[in-house]
Amino acid sequence: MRVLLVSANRERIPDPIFPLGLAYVAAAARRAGHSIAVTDLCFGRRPLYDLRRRVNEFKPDVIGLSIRNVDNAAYPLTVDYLDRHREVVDSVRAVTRAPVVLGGSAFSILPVPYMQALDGDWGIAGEGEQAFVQLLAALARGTDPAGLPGVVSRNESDASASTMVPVQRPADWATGLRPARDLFDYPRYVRRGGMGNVQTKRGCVFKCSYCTYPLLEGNRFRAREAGDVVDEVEALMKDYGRHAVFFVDSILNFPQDHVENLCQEILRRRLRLRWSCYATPVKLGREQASLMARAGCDGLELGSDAVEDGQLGRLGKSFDAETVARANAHCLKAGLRVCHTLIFGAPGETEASVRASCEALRAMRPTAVVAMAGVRLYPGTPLTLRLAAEGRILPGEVGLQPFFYVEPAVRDFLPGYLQRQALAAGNWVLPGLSPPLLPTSQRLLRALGISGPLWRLLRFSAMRAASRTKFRRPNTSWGIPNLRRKVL
Ligand code: B12
Ligand code: SF4
Repeated sequence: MRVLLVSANRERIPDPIFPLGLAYVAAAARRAGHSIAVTDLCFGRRPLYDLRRRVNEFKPDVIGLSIRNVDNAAYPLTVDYLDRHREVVDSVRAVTRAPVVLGGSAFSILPVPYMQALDGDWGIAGEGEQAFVQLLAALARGTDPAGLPGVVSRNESDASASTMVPVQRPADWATGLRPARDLFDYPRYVRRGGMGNVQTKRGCVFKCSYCTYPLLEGNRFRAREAGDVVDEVEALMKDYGRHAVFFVDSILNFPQDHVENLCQEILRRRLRLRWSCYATPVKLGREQASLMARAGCDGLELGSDAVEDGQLGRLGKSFDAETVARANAHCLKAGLRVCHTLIFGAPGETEASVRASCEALRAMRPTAVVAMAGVRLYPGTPLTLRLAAEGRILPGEVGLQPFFYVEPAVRDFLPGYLQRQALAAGNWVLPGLSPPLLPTSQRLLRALGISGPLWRLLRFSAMRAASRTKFRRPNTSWGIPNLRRKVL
């Protein structure tokens, strides 16, 4: 079949992100013998026009649309992408009657609401490599794909059943398959986004209360062999030149042997790779930090969420504040740059817990801190299920419309307090309270050849001084009106 795959993501902050998931789906569909073309809407000046032209030229039998982000998960400066996704589907419908298949992480979090909002013909919830190929085979045969695992049909009516779609999570998801980067402008992402991306495993065994990752990827790890990952990285460097890479795993450094094997293999082949990743403080000891640094890790995003034991417990984290501080110290000592990602205002938060987390962070002197004020609720997470069971949210209320929880006890206190922390520290990013980066600055920094995550620059006093200017006049209220948000 002639299949046109469309990457709908036009977000370029904090960076334009190469559509790795769609590249995997493209590779699987190509391997199955289909004729594949792609349209990437990220960079074009007239993306919808380009899309319509591509459809007219290629005359696809099926269109696959990748929907990565629901919204930017930041409050109150929320960016909701639904209208952009609607525009894409409308543009396609204007020029073809080919069925539209929806997929991607945003779609997988809310499959039924997206089917209804975008009027897709079919959808794939979860991983697409096998499910999409099976769907194409059914369409080619003229049989009904409904009932295939992961397939969502337009007849699904119960919007609240959004997380009930059984999905495919093959253990051998990567065997013999490389993302079809050749179909996309990968070098442009490396240039404009400062890095490429590679996935070494899927899944997460932890159970943090608000997190969608175990829903998306499952709660067991399905890892690739270190040799296979490094083969891919080596080929990337050969095909596209030496460049920085982000390992997109939910957390790279757990289980320990996985990251250690990966680092050993990078060192054994003397790759001189610069890479960064998400990490957990759990078991992040001196040896692991030093091994990662020697293997080329130059930036680690620690999903600490809080640095106060009570709040860590309420968030369902599997570590305490002392573990965070210890991991931070080991990383800094090993020469790794560390960015803590935090969530303030989740259920149970108090002024005291906010102050304690901030005090602990000050003492730890990390490279950067990215903090969200308010937690985005998604269907099916332990936190949403609990709030629904307690009658604090209504069934179906948490969906496509950005919906944030801000603990009433800290609602008035949080915005001013966090902005004062950011002003004092200079290395804080508050995406919901002040735009993290202007598109022009981001472009300029990349044009200057700066690669890897940009938060690493906050180690420089000049960058900290520039960052402080954003918080000179801290808002003591949430300030920014946004009619599309909802707060408890
Ligand atoms: C790594 C990561 C990042 C890194 C990316 C680094 C890099 N250079 O790649 C960074 C930190 C930069 C980042 C930034 C953001 N991220 Co992010 N990120 C992730 C993460 C952990 C992995 C994404 C990934 O690469 N997965 C691997 C690929 C292979 O999987 P995939 O894309 O899901 O694709 C599979 C399926 O979805 C499906 N599929 C995909 N497309 C299609 C198409 C069709 C037709 C079909 C049938 C199937 C299909 O098949 C694929 C293969 O199995 C996910 C969470 C997660 N565990 O998925 C969040 C996630 C994607 N991010 C999210 C968000 C919100 C963001 C930001 C908006 C946050 C912010 N405010 O800055 C930005 C947006 C950046 C941008 N320009 O778009 C959300 C998106 C959903 C949502 N909640 O809106 C996620 C799901 C996390 C969450 N909170 O739930 N992110
Ligand atoms: S927050 Fe991190 S460690 Fe916790 S469940 Fe999500 S991906 Fe796993």
